[in-house]
Amino acid sequence: MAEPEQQATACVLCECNCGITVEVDGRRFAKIRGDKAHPASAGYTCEKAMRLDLYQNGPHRLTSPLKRTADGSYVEIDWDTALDEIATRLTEVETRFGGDKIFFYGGGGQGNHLGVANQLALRGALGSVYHSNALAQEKTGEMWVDARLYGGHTKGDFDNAEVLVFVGKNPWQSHSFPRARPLLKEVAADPHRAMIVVDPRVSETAAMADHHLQVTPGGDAWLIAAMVAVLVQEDLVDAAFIAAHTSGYDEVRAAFADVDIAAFAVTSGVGEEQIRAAARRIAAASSVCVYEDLGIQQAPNSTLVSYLNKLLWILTGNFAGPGKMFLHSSFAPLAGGGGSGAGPRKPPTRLDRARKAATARAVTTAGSAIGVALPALSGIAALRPAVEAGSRALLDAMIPLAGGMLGGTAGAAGGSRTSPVTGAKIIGGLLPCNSIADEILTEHPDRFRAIWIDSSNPAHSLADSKRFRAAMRSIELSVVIDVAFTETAREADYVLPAASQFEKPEATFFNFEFPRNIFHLRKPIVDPLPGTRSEPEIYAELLRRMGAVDTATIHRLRRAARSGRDTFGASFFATLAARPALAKLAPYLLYETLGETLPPRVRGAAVLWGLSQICAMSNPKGVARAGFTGKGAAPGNKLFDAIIDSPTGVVFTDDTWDDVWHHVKRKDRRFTIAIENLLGQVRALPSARSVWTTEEFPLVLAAGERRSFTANAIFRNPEWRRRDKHGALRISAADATALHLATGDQARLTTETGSATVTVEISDMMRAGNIALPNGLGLDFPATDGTTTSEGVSPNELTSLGLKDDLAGTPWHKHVPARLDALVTS
Ligand SMILES: Nc1nc2c(c(=O)[nH]1)N[C@H]1C(S)=C(S)[C@@H](COP(=O)(O)OP(=O)(O)OC[C@H]3O[C@@H](n4cnc5c(=O)[nH]c(N)nc54)[C@H](O)[C@@H]3O)O[C@H]1N2
Ligand SMILES: Nc1nc2c(c(=O)[nH]1)N[C@H]1C(S)=C(S)[C@@H](COP(=O)(O)OP(=O)(O)OC[C@H]3O[C@@H](n4cnc5c(=O)[nH]c(N)nc54)[C@H](O)[C@@H]3O)O[C@H]1N2
Ligand code: SF4
Ligand SMILES: [Mo]
Repeated sequence: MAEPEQQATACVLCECNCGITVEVDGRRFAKIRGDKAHPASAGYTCEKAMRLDLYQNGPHRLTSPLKRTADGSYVEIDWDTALDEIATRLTEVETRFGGDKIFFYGGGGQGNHLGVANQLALRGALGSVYHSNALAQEKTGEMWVDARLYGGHTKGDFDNAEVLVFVGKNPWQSHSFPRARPLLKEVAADPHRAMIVVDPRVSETAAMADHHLQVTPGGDAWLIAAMVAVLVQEDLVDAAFIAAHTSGYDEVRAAFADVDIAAFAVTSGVGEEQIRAAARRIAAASSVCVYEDLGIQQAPNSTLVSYLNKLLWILTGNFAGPGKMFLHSSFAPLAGGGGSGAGPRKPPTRLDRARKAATARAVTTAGSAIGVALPALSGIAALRPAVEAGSRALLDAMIPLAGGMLGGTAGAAGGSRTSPVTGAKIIGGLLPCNSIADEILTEHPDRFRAIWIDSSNPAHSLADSKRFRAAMRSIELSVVIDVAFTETAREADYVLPAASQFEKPEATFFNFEFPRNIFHLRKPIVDPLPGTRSEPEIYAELLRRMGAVDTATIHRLRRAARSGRDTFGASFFATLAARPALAKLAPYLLYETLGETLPPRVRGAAVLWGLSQICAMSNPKGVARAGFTGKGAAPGNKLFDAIIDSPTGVVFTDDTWDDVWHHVKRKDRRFTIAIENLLGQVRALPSARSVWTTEEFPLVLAAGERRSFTANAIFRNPEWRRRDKHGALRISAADATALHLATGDQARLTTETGSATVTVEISDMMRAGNIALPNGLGLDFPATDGTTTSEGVSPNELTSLGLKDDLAGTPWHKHVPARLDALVTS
């Protein structure tokens, strides 16, 4: 008998998106394996991918649009009714209050970014201005720093690094780079390589480290500042690199020259000699990579710590070489913008100036301003600004990394824009998550009047869930698109059931590989569950109802599309040139026209044609080295066709170490390393607050730890957890003894926001004073008897909006003052 067919796709549970093959039996995922042919993951997966059937199939899947009735219950309505009503109500809100009062949240999870790429046309049609996603509760501080240092997103060549530094990051569980576990094992076993881990907890990664700096929770600013001070004071910096590639070192040196390392060591909770040894190991290494994540991004002083982490590798010259840090190409059109006042190295041409004006405006006006730049230009090259601007707007909030790179490309992205009600800094185009509820729950005339949520569960994932629920209930119109009836869906006026990520074309824009960067368009491996629709289809249906584009234009472009890619390209660009306002509707135009000529199962990927063109235009050499050559639209066409045809990842750019410098968005290609307000914070550290616990709340709760059985809120079925079913609260033996608690006991956990009953697990991973709950628990799941069950604690019932970074507004999920009381069992 023939081998059952293995269909290529990818895991959707974390940003690695490892390639997998699935053997489908009916609708069931009978067998899942790592895909050896995948160019990024090469067969690797972790254990979580093996359980993807529990995401794909089960009673949590929605199969009909739902509408909330006056009594708060939900009724099923048919798709036409739902779409008619939603289109009408959106238009009403726009007419009464303005499109800028319609707020968009989410848009993509760990592996699905085509939905939001198509959503941008709806935002454009409505004139919506404000949006956000989960990045604005983790990465915006880092983006702000990136924008100032060099204007781009960095990643490390971990595979080849001599020293790996992880700050508030536990890659053994959370991954974030390909083949994390085998790599960590290799480094741990190699006497010539070393791992430095900064974590209050003996995480799985910390347990493998050569240097575990067991910082006191929230003490990172003092610890990393002390490490930078060791580099400066012991003169361990790479003077040649600093002279050749940076500006502002004198100010940096001055800020660290007087740091009292011994005193900072005391505040950080780590011994001075340990700090010195770790800093010296970094300085002595031929190559170093640093990775920071939630342990510092969701904790006190997070933006400052992001800056300090970056100084560790910059001052030691660990950039642009094997085993070092790099800025990378992107499939999304984010290269080439004017960063924080900087322009291209050559004197700007007329086209450059036009492009810069167009792209800068696009960031703030969702692409509608490109008309300013276009009429003066002609020909295909002249259309670049149109396409770039449209796509830049398109990618602005959309995707995790898109935001990150935009953070480096526009002054606005660096925080000159603010939110309409609370005046919160907008970074990378994203409104800070902790401010969203306050932008709604107010009488302020500029409050948001409608919220559109796609592929995210903010009533579960944002700080202070209760307040977010109240915000959703108070707003005029709320719509949620999800595969499941989530905590957020339960608060919405309308819920639209999405086809799953294995039932439609999908892709991630988390494309961070180097030197060969990879894009993978996953083809559907099962038909959509009856009653569900893909997001591209949903957005197109709404825009059709709104009459967003006249039928004559659609018909003309459809005819062009039927005559081949070249004809279509010329016709599409000419249309945008003549009517620049259409650029903001480009995803919809592509879906309706080019999409019609694609195989039906990949129609939702039509938007990738525009992105392929932009990718080819913004990095022609890298794209040519990857094999996509020719004149005009030819390389973009070839890239698009390769993506549509390939079952697995396609190498879209092949960069060189020299190219890395070209991603630095500075006139002089130098890093601007003195960030004055952050250096001011360094100088203020000796007297800055370092303790937030109180007598009432004496413990620091890390609300949302990544464990082997957590995957954000993507798996809802509690059966997927083979161990740690209830998501135990981890506590040190010392704290447990003091509180008379034993493993398995129930206890009451209280914070200023709420309280919950937890199951205790004494863990030698925990530092005294620090307790931890996993992320992704407390999700409702339909039981067979028609009721719903929920396992574990929903962490954001306990977090608060006020605990956040002063600069970026990111929440302190890892630093919640808390109290634990034993529950007397009878
Ligand atoms: N298994 C699994 N993997 C995932 C996910 C998942 O849900 N489950 N989610 C994905 C997502 S969206 C993300 S953003 C990443 C996040 O990945 P990580 O950031 O690695 O995940 P966390 O476990 O939340 O936090 C990392 C570490 O921070 C430490 N920490 C807590 N407080 C402090 C502190 O004050 N200072 C320092 N230095 N460290 C501290 C914790 O002890 C923990 O070990 O994981 C991704 N991968
Ligand atoms: N307290 C605390 N809170 C946290 C964290 C923490 O550590 N502690 N971590 C934070 C971090 S780093 C992140 S990234 C966020 C993540 O939180 P969210 O941004 O809310 O993302 P997910 O939990 O991944 O939820 C994704 C949603 O998409 C739905 N979905 C899956 N496939 C599809 C699809 O094809 N189409 C549509 N439309 N929907 C789909 C899923 O059912 C799920 O409801 O949580 C944050 N919240
Ligand atoms: S959860 Fe992440 S590391 Fe694990 S298989 Fe999926 S994508 Fe790969
Ligand atoms: Mo995240």
